[in-house]
Amino acid sequence: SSHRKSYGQRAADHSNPAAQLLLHTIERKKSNLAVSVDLTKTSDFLKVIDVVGPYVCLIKTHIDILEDFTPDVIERLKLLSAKHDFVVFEDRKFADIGNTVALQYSSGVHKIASWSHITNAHPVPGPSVITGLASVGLPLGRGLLLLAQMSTEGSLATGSYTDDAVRMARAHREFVIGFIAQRRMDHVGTSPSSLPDGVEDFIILTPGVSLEMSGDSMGQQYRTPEKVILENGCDVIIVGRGIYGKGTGDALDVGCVALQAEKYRTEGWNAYLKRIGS
Ligand code: S5P
Repeated sequence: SSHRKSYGQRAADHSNPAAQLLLHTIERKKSNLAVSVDLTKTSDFLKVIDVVGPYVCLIKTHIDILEDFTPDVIERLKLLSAKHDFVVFEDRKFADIGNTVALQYSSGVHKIASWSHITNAHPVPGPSVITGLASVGLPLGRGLLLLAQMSTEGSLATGSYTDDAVRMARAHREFVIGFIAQRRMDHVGTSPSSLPDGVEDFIILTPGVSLEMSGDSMGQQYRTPEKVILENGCDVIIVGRGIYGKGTGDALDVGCVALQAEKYRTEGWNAYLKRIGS
């Protein structure tokens, strides 16, 4: 089990460049914190990224919520990614037939595959969602996360749906680097033949993380970094409003955002150190 291995050691268990980049970035920056920047104004979006950049391994985007999007936003995001050394994850949640998701991933206004190291997909269409996205992403060295579970109350992604997501991922390990999930996935039954080299390492990124709140008014459910990393063996905490609150525009207090980011980074990293026993 990779449960007690360091992030850096686990990079050797991956052939996908985006997986290796993420694990090495976590190790280099001593941060398993990802910030989800769900803000609708480009100026707020870029400001928060610049402020939290030093504390994160990854920035998660919903690029389609920007009201004033122009292609220049992507150039600025790339510069910030180089400046602060973080991985970029567009949380697109693809969920259509292979041909359609390949077009949505490569084309349109956002051209996600051209700039996002990692993206994600719902397993609901079956394996063709993976092969469709892989036809675009693999040649570019991109990686995919499958949504095996969700953080929301009443989620249908449970039980055999979750287990089948893991089996789909195992059949496409060159492109599927891990899961959006609430716990590690090693418990899902495997036959030795499905693991030809005897090694399986999936990276678990976990949203629904807050130190103060237990949920919101729209079904979100939160757990603490310690619960997520130490008790449930997840690898990366994804935090949104826990770090920037509702603050936008004049209400955006960058000093406060930096303090929160530092606090979540410390909580997440200490929980990981406890887990690996150091
Ligand atoms: O199960 C999920 C999967 C995702 S990707 N639950 C989630 O909340 N997310 C995303 O994580 C969601 O789209 C949002 O961007 C972020 C959580 O934001 P927060 O403000 O609630 O921390």
